[in-house]
Amino acid sequence: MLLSKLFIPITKDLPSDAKIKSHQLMLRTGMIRQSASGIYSWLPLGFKIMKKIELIVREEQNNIGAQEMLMPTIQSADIWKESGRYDDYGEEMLRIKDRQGREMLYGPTNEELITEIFRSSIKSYKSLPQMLYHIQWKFRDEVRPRFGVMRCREFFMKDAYSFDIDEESAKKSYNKMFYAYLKTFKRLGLEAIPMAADTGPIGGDLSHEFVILAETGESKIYTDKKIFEINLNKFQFNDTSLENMRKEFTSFYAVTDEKFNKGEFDKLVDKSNQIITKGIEVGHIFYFSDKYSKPLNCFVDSQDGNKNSVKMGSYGIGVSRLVGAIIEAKYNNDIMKWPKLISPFDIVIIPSISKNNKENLAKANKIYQDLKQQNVDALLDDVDENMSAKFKKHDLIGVPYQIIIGSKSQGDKFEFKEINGETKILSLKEIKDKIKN
Ligand code: 5CA
Repeated sequence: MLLSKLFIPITKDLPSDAKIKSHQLMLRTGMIRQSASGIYSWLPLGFKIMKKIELIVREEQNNIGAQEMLMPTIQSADIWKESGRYDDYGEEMLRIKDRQGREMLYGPTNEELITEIFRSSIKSYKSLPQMLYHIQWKFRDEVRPRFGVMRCREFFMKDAYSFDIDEESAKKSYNKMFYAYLKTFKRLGLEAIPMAADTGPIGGDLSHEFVILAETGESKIYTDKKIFEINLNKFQFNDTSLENMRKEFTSFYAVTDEKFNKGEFDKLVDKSNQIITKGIEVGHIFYFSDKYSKPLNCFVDSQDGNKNSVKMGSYGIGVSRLVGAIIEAKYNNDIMKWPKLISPFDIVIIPSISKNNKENLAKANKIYQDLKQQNVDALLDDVDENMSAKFKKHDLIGVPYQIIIGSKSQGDKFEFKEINGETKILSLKEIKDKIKN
């Protein structure tokens, strides 16, 4: 892609409510544009990054055997009346009437709808367990939408739902998701800590929030440094190993404000290992047994001939929130560096261009075509601007690698820079090898 053609409305004017880095940066680089309070359009740069995050989330869901589907954003109020949540959910739910006067709503979550789908199709324990998920927009009429995509009203969420015959089997599903979450966040370059959590309007008695450390986070967190030393790779994908994994992670003190107890913290965590900071919740998982299946009449025949209520859990990841959360975690000294897997481009080529010197641009174009042929997604900065303005812009955009074509390039050797890192003089072949690694 040529930078001159990319729809990337870079702006310096920021609204006064853009208080945190991710919000400022997403507006400045034209990743998003607000259309109403807490509601955003995703412009090409932001959308591309979010789609790459979505891909990783999807792969890790598929890896544990969850099946993707798609439910609508608009739901009928009837099933919410059946579960009893229609009144409980309060003003956070956006209620709509269609032209026939039927009560509808824009889904804030999907426990009811998925249970309704499940009960009408699955009748026997033989079809269990099942895990289904979708990645879809949600709407919650938050009292105070803020921090850009971190707490908005319309947001993109991966929500998964598990169905099991009994509690023992349901906990195995819970462990699989726990594992998928840790793997997902790791691939996104994040250290996420699972924390015992309150269950709020979703309900249930077993729940973990996955929180990443960031000064600008909304929740204060208290944890043990040693939790970061656990090596996820040592666990295998079988029930015993995954149960051990959950036990090991949850053996360390890790709580948010709501569950914090100073006496307990001091007793369980050595002073030198205590971490007190802020965090961003990027995922939340729940086991709530038959909280929805019972009122919604979702029963299956069990092996002994009885009717069992299906035991369920639900598992959310804030896909759109992750874009902001990753910025918060990775932003350093006014420079952004996207993890390679989700960077909007693999590499950016920055030639020094002037009226009298078109040679660098011609060289850059040749490299660009060459990389393109090898499926390297390169951005070519073909804009006629001075180099310091260019560098500032690319520090903002955060593509992890740069090829700089200027006074230091000789013949087929160019300056190659890893953003936030050192500069080397390399041949194109060496550069290609480097980015392939
Ligand atoms: N039904 C359950 C699990 S599928 C559920 O809705 N859980 S949740 O309420 O915790 O939301 C899941 C994830 O969505 C959160 O961890 C968070 O990352 C994201 N999220 C929730 N509310 C918002 C919001 N207002 N703006 C952006 N992301 C949000």
